[in-house]
Amino acid sequence: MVDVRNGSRRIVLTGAAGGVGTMIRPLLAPLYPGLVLSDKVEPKDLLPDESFAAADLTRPQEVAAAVEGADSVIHLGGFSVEGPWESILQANIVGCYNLFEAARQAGVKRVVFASSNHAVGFYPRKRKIGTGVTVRPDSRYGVSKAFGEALAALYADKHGMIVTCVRIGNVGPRPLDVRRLSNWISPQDIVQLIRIGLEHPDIRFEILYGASDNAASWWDNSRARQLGYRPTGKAEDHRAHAEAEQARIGPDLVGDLFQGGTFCAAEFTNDVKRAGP
Ligand code: 15L
Repeated sequence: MVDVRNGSRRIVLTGAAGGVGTMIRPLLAPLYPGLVLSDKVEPKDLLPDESFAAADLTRPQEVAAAVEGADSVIHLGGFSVEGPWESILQANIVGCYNLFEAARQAGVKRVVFASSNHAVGFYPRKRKIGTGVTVRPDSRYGVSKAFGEALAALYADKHGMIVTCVRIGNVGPRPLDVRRLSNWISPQDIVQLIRIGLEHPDIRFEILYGASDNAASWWDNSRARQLGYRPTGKAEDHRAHAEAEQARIGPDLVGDLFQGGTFCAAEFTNDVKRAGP
């Protein structure tokens, strides 16, 4: 891998003030000194080597200013759960377009795009899927992530941008419930995937699953492993905690069948036998 510790590459992290951004900043800081944090509001606790570039993703000029001179972008910014169409449209569709287009104009070489498991959330839990499957979004949010992956492919094919889409499961210190025993990823492991996206010499356009080494995984993440991903988190180490939390949550007749869980169940008006592939 290329040594980027000299800090000569300007790397921009969008969504830096959000949940995932906040968890991974301390891990990125020693790897990428000079990291530029971008968000609508400045995080309160900037580290000595971090700087801040304010940008609302819906405003092209602000996004252009944030990525000016950047070599690479880690794009976490946007709406991170299901929401009203107007919110998803602005933050995740318009915002994602603004980000890729500003990056192209600025000559950004690499983008790591935070996609989501909700782009494929309607696959049944009993099915193991690879990254080549047709998208099956489970929400307007999931559709926006599928859009982001399509946009990423366009910028890779048409403009030669090196883009890695990570279909992130759930990032946190441990799996929150039984569903997360399959899709959990530790902050350390997601940073490994981001490093692959920022540094691996052999990638052009990739879709990888953002999951730790989970025995109950629904995903074939062999491409990530080929690229050197060696996750250290193991969801099974936290099974007792996840099952205890699940007992408090109780059953969900729709969500429990599908990988996307409650995102599938929300606003669901279909017959479960007709949903999913
Ligand atoms: C996501 O994409 C969300 O950003 C996060 O809040 C979780 O809901 C996660 O998926 C999940 O599926 O657990």
